[in-house]
Amino acid sequence: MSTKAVCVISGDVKGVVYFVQNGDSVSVTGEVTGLAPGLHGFHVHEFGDNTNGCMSAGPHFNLNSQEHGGPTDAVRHTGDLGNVEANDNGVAKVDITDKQISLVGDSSIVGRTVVVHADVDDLGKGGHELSKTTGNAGARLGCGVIGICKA
Ligand SMILES: [Cu+2]
Ligand SMILES: [Zn+2]
Repeated sequence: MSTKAVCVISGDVKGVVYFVQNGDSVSVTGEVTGLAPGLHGFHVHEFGDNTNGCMSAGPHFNLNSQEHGGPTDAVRHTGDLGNVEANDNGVAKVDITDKQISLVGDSSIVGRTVVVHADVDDLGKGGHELSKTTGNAGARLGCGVIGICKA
């Protein structure tokens, strides 16, 4: 069983994010640089396919056919990890603990893609036509495939 995974984010923004399975939750830690200050949508998308850049990663990973939501909502996509916040230097520290994603089983995110967005994820509550599918988080600034790494 793999208990640790890593994602190298590339594109207009760069970063490295680690995933560690701790019982039934996964900790997500790391850093993304090159962002505009403020909040940016941060999701696991369905496919580990970057052949057409971040677009071929597909929609948010959505194991249970739910609407888009925030990380603490009961109704959300599996991959809805909310936002990361960049400081004035454009650096976002990632420190998330989540129980819907996993590194094993049906909800495994290994082989899928992390996408960092240009805009804030409204967590499904913005009233925009895209709020319930993408959080209206805008362009895909950077992405990377999640892979197994040395424990
Ligand atoms: Cu996304
Ligand atoms: Zn979503």
